[in-house]
Amino acid sequence: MIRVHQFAPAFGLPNASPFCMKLETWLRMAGLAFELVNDGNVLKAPKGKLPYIEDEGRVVADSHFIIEYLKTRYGDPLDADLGERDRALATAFQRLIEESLYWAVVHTRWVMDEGWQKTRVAFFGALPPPLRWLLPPLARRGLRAEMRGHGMGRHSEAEIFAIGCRDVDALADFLADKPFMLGEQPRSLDASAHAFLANLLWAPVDSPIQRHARARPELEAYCRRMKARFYP
Ligand SMILES: N[C@@H](CCC(=O)N[C@@H](CS)C(=O)NCC(=O)O)C(=O)O
Repeated sequence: MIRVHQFAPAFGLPNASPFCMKLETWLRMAGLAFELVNDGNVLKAPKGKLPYIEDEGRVVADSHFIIEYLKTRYGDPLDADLGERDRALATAFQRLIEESLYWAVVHTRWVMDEGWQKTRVAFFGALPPPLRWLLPPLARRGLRAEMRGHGMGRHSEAEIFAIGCRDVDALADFLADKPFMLGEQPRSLDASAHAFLANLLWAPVDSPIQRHARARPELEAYCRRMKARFYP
């Protein structure tokens, strides 16, 4: 059985970590059996981040490499017949979602004071004292440093909002009236798009990026469609 190490569910979502929710969504889409281990222990994670999996004695970290491993090990029912153009589009949109939009949303959760109040409770509220008080400021400082390292954290707040809203528009315009990102069939890209968009639309963290996404009804309809099909 595939064991998925991830954070515990929060914000009323399968996971408040979009990378963890992406992997769970992909496993459901691929029809593989798995067991969730909601230990939230980044110290045991090979790359210091979640998710990672254990499968028959093998440990694999990072949602992208996990999915590549699982495709090789158990087959690729979602993307095997994708043409080169769609593969290129999937790669480009995945990077937009995970390397750009993600960091703009991290700003709304971990840097903006209003979002941080919600994030602190969702991620650390269940810890026993004194960890509940000691860990949050350390984690927040770590996230700020990561944001600067990535580059997003060097922009003004207005610039970060502009980047996030542009990413949202690109996703909504590309999805348009298609049922799934690449057409009639759900593909691996949809695991990523659904997890990150649901985290943006449905987490209780108000921001100009969230309001912008909520003004695009095709995104809400898309997330509801994915939820109904893969989280019945
Ligand atoms: N590229 C990684 C990113 C995973 C990631 O950023 N996970 C975050 C949660 S959304 C994490 O574990 N953060 C903990 C930390 O940075 O200490 C993947 O695709 O799995």
